[in-house]
Amino acid sequence: MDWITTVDHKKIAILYLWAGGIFFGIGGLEAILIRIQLIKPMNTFLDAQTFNELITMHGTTMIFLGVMPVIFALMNAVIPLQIGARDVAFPFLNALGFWTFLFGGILLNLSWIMGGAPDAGWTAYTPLSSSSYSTTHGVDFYTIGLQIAGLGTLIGGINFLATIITMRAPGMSFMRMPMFAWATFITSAIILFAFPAVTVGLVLLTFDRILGANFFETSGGGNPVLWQHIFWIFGHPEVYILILPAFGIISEVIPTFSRKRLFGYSSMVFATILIAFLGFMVWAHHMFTTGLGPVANALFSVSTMLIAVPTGIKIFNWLFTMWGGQVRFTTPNLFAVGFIPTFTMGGVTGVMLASAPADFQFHDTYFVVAHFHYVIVGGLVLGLFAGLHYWWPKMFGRMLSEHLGKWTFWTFIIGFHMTFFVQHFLGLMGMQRRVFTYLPNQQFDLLNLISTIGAGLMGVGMLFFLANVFITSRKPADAADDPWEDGRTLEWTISSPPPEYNFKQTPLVRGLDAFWKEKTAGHKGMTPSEPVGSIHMPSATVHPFLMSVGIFIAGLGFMFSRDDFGNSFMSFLFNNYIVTALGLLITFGSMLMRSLFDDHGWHIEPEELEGR
Ligand code: HEM
Ligand SMILES: [Cu+2]
Repeated sequence: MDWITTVDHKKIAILYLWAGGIFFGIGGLEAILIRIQLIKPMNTFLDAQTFNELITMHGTTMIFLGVMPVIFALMNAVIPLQIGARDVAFPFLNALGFWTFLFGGILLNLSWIMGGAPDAGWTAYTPLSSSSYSTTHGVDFYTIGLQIAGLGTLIGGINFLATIITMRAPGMSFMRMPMFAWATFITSAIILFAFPAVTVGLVLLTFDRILGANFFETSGGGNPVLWQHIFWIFGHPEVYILILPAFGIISEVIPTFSRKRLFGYSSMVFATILIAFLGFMVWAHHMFTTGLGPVANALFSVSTMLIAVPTGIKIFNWLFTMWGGQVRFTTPNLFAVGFIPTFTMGGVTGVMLASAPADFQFHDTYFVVAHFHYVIVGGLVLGLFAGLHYWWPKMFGRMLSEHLGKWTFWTFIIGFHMTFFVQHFLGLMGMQRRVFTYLPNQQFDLLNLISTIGAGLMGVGMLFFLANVFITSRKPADAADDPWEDGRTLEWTISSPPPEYNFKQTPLVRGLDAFWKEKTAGHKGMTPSEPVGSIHMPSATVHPFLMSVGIFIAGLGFMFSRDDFGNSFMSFLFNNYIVTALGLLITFGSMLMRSLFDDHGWHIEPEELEGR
């Protein structure tokens, strides 16, 4: 019950981590199944329909439900602490964002047991995803599940924007903010502008499919390419929503373990802003082959290649941070250092794909699959591992085992390169993506075998990590406040895990790397910026959970509103939108209660803080 009603950012972080972990596991199992099917030519392990459902659900689950919540977990766990705040700006909204995200994800995954998963790819291109070609409810689960989950993400993003703008400790100007806080800030801004685009697209597709509208239906005057535009206007910024937080994590871990300040801090900040800005200008590089014409293709080519400039700045800044530093190869730093070359390889193939004429050859081959997995797995997932190992003691009060951590790193990164490096060549030799099998004797056999073995090795790496988590959870929670001893930022000045109010007294920030600055001045901790006083806390509440349950029921009700159940009572309930109305009633009723009854929270008095 405690977990369902909590509004504490530290607990919401753990909820996000659980949810993300479980969805990541599901997506990972789906990947393994796909790879088993592709282990040899003409394999009959899976049939074509199941294969399509698996790649669609793997991509969709990984992106929207696997890595996004783990990013949000780290942001929730760390951002208020890094900026010296007692919580996020809107703790209630924070819980609401989590629960809507979770119920959207559950709805999407229910498709497996309720008549078949979506099968039109994670991009749901029309007309493939239209009701004429995708006749089950699969794509409806996709459109409605993602609308609900996306709402949660949008809520989370807005909350972080407000938090970072309004809740920084005295003295923490924007240019004194840690890089992870900057990354969160910019990422949230991208979410604010990108998610509404996909929501609109999904609403239109829902209208086409359920209400018989014609936005993307050629026979009715609609235009399928319109879907691609809407999808990628969201979709490309989405990849920066994924990678910028990883950049932020790397920019925290590398300075800590080099005992040096981040090289080129202000250029890092501006590179982040520039990447976010340019990220909105390049969406049509996914559509070179749709016939936009040479002028549009040339412009989108150039704008895409431009992004390599700020990205290159970042890579060199990380290298220069390590240069001449006292580098310690702890597990988080291994992941961070491993990130640099791996991510760079993904960036280089990105520039190759940005060349429109070359893309006509690469498009929809395994070269693309290799490219985006280098960026997402070799970039983001390695970054998340770095962040999880780095902040684990702060989140749970226990240090993960360094020994097992190193095993995780080596098995995962070797498995990763085995899986995806060979796919570049498979793509160049002509193996298409999204094919469920291939003929023998095209020189695809050996490389696919290597790829599948590599995927298994990555699975082993994940098992090492899970074992590490399990073993660590049985150890006493005795992590020091600053367990890596070289912490530079505010989260390392308070206990691990922090008390529910975080800071007994809000700290005074005197420069970039606030804690490091005090350390070098010979101080043990931060100077407080206020006397010990009464602390205002938000109350726990079940409303965010109820509101999300309501939306979930309404979504299911709407999806089946046109179905013939062969059971007059069920048909009556669904066909008259009674289920939908019931769901909305729960949501709006809950909102009404929230507005009618004031909740002023509660206080922790100075006497209770004595000795803490
Ligand atoms: C962890 C190991 C992973 C393995 C072994 C793996 C493997 C695969 C395979 C075999 C495909 C099918 C390629 C095709 O036929 O087009 C695929 C597609 C895809 N993967 Fe992964 N993947 C992994 C992790 C991830 C992660 C972490 C993400 C994103 C966060 C991701 C995102 C995608 C996407 C978006 C697709 C495209 C799906 C589509 O074509 O609709 N993958 N992956
Ligand atoms: Cu893109």
